[in-house]
Order: sequence, then C-alpha cells, then structure tokens
Amino acid sequence: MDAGSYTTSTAFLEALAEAGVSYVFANLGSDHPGLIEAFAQAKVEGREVDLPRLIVCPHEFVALSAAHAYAMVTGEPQAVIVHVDVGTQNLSGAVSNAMRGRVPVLVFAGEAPYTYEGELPGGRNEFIHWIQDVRDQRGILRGCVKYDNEIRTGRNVKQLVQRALQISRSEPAGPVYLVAPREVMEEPLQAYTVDRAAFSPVAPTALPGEVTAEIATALAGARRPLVVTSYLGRDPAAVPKLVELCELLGIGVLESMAYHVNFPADHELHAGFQYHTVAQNPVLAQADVILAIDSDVPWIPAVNRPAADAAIYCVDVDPLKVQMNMWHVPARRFAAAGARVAVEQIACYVRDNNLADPRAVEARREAAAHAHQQEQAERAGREQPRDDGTITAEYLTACVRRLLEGEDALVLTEVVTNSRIVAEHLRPNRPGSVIHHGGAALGWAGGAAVGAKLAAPERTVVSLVGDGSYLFGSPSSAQWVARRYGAPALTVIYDNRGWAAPKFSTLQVHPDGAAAATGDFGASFEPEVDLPAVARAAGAYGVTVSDQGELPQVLKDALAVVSGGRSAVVSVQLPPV
Ligand SMILES: Cc1ncc(C[n+]2csc(CCOP(=O)(O)OP(=O)(O)O)c2C)c(N)n1
Ligand SMILES: [Mg+2]
Repeated sequence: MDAGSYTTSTAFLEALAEAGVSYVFANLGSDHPGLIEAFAQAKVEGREVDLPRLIVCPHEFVALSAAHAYAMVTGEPQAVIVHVDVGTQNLSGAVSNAMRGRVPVLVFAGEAPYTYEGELPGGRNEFIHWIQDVRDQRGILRGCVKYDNEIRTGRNVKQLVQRALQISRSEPAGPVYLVAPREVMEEPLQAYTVDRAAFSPVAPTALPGEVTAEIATALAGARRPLVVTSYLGRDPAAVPKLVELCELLGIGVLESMAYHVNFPADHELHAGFQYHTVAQNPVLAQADVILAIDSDVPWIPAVNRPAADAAIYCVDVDPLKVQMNMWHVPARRFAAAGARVAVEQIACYVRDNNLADPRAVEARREAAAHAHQQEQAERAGREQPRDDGTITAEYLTACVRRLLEGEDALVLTEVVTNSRIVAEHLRPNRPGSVIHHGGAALGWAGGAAVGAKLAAPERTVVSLVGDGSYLFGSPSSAQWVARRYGAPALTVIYDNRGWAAPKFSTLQVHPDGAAAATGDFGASFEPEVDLPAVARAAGAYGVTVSDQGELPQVLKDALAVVSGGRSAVVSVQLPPV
C-alpha cells in the first residue's frame, strides 16, 4: 500500500470486515471520497476481500431495509452508509423498523467538513458543504437508535466501530449510528487491528430460579394455559424448545402480530393468529394462565383481552418496553430473559419436579387439537375459488402456498390488512421461513428481498406485499439493486388498488360518519399505476393478473423466471378498496 493511502476511511471499512460485516449498503455523496478511495485502492491492490462488499443503493430506505433483512436471516449486522443529514433523513422509517424489529445494523453518515480555508485534507471545497452543516445531525436518529457517536480520530475508529456493533448486537438488538466529518475520514494512519473477540455481545439472560418455578407451576396447574408470542422465532432454535414445553404440558400458542415463525402453524397446539381484531378472541378469553413471551402487543385491550382473573406472566429481554411511552400488561410477574433460555428453564423445571399430570395434559391437548382441526377445516373452505371468478386474498395465498411446496422458500410479508389471511393460509411451519420487519414503516420488502437473497443465495426469496407497500419500497431502486447484484426474487402484489388500512381505521372510529356514508376515505389508487411496469423499467419481469383460473400458471411462470436469475413481479388484482 502507498504511504499515506491508509486513512481513517480504510480503517473504518477494515473494522467492519473484521467485525463480520459482509456488505455495505450505500448511497454515496460528497462526504465519502475517503471511503470511495479506500474501496478503489483495495481493488487496485487486490485486497478487496479485506473489506466488505459495496452495494450501491439508489435509495436509502432500500439500503437499510436490505441490511435489516440480511441481519434477520443471518443474525449478522451489516452496515449502511448514507449522505450527511439528508441521506440520514431519507432512511426515514427504516430506522424505526430496525429498532422495533430488534435488528442489529450500523449506520454511518458523513458530516459537513468543519474547515474552509484549506487547513486540512478533506476541508470544504464545494457549495454544498455549507448547506449540509446542521446543528444536530445525530439528533435526527436519536429516538430510534441504541447508540450514536462521532468518530473524532482514525486512531481509535476500529475500537469505536467494534463498540457500536457490540451494543447493536446485544439484546435488545437495534440500530446504531456513527458520523464523521471529511477531515477525520481523510486522516492518514498507520495500519492497525483490534481483537473482535474482545467485543462479543452480552450473553443471553436467564430467569431467576424462583420465577422459573412460579411460571412452571402456574402453567402445569392451569386449566387452559396459553402462550402468546410475536417474535420468539427471532431465534429459530427457540421454536423447537417452545414446541417441547407446549407438548409437555398441553399448552396452546397464540401468535399475536407475529413477525417470525414462532410455532409450527400446522401443530395441533397452534391456537391461531391475531392481528387487527375488532372482536374478542375466545382463545384469549378462556385462558386462565398466560405466558406472554416476546410480544410487544399480546392483545389490544379495548376490544380483546384475557379474563380479569387470568394469571399473566411477561417474559422478554425488555419486559417493560422502555422504548414505548405507554405500555402495560396486567401481569403477575415481569421477567427479563432471553426466550430460548427461559422456555428451556421452564420445561426443565417441569420435568425435574414431575409437574406434568398426564391426564390433565391429555385433556388440554385434546381440547386444543379439536379447536385447531375445526379452524383448519374452516380455513380450507375459505380458500376455495369463488363462483364469480374474483380472486380473494385467501385463494391467492393458497396458490402461493402450493407454488412453494417443495421449495426452500424464504417469504417476506408486508400485506397490512391481509396479514391474518396470509398467515392463516400460508401456514408456515419451518422456523425462519417467513419474516416481517416488525415495525410500522411500509416499503421494507423492496430492499429487504435483496438483503434476504444476499444472505441466503440458495433459497427462493418471495415477497408478498400490498400495492401501497410496494410503492413505498421505491420499487425502481429496489429492482435495480436486485438486478445489478444478482439477487433475484419473486414479488406478489396483493393489489386492492389502494390503502385498505386507513379505511378500516376510519370505519372503526367513525362507523356512521361522513366518510362511511360517502365512501370517501382518500384511500383509492384510481387511476392505477402500472405496478409491474415500474419493475420492468429496472429490468425485472412483470405481469398483472385478474383471472382466477390463470393465476396458478402465472405464478409458476414468474417463479421460473426467478429461478433463471431475473426478478419477477406479479400484481394480482383483488376486489378494490
Ligand atoms: C412509511 C409509511 N407511511 C404511511 C403509513 C400508514 N399506512 C399504514 S397502512 C397503509 C396502507 C398500506 O397499503 P397497502 O400496502 O396497499 O395495504 P392495504 O391497506 O391495502 O391492505 C398506510 C398508508 C405507514 N405505515 N408507513
Ligand atoms: Mg392495498
């Protein structure tokens, strides 16, 4: 390497690679000459493998969503590089998604240079450097990140990167944000290394012995015990542990706003999926002991809640949800613990103390299995083709399920008002086979599909998205990245020509209001965008289908295109909003 060409930027990128970061999803600008030079220099010197791979993303939301999904699939945080304050602002809701989804990721942005008379390399030499000089750049993300800091010198940039990633990976995992002005990123340095092993994430936490005993005893003695969970499957190894515990005691599992596969959907103890309910869920009402484990919203109390005398136990790495202003569940006990460890502890206690009464367990199992079979039969009826030829979300999801039988598929969902239908008719059984961002900002699946495919190149990546969510995801940008970096995926759009969600919300609050009377919800996309054409413009294959009979073959053809290495988008016309 030429003397002087090793800078803070080189060390920063090396530190990411040393920490296990494989990809830098980047949207570049005038703050990044040091990084661009470091990448180019490494290429010239044949040292590319020492740095993460650069993935250029024409939109920041796509970049962070890609890193988000990559981390969900592999557990490994990736890096996102954006341009000063404005690139940071363009990350928008993707940062909130990463925080809510408990996903580790490191975001870096340059800051405006702070010298302007040629005092230091990297000082101001473009008009824009004045315009970008804002008062509190780190404040833009502070509400959504676990940690933010400024790199002040290259001499310890590696320690800072390792520390940021250590915090990011420790539970509850989440995004971290580093910034640095150009002068710092251009600082020449002596090459150095730090030991990654000294920055491991905090070890998982366990339940205290007496809490384990209390929960195990309550579950074992219950008439109708129930587990409610949303993201226990974040750790796929936790799922078989939960199955073991539930089989041991005959406990049903209700998935509430699930964003991972937490329990096999076809298991007889699976007690259903709960999303935006407008009615009481009988499973929840009948439970006398409830273990709410890894769930931000186990139920919505205004419309659906457990019995007043139910004994509730809350277990989570963050059982009080300190990132939410208002949150409460009337639990007997709140305990901070990792889900896999806690579930294993409870099962172990039950076994060691012979708490499982075989007759009681059998009675509970039988009741749960009966309800499960009945529910499955009703679902099968709902997914039959309609006589009038319209495509329903149930039928579409059944077609997707059949399409993916035998495939090693990784399904990304962002279907909003169709979430429950998709969960019920996709019926995922394999841990890690269906993921959702876990946050509130739509548009994730566009970039996420790219990240998921890079994380699992051998798997078939399929996104199921609402038409609104598809448009939020900057599809032209996302499809271009997929094409450029060889990360093809199938996107199926649940196209109801608009936003059903705000209409649903309005009808709940104002069932007899003016919007309901006039049908004017501001939610229609008429006249419609040609959704697949947006993807075609970026190199993907894209078609629209409205004929029920043609749908299975259209999906098959699109999947074949994806197997051939090119992304495909199928917009499926459902009844309009
Ligand atoms: C970034 C972002 N902007 C706005 C919203 C508010 N919002 C919630 S659901 C929704 C409609 C989504 O439309 P679509 O994906 O077509 O699903 P549908 O409601 O039709 O089922 C909107 C606009 C959001 N969640 N995220
Ligand atoms: Mg829609």
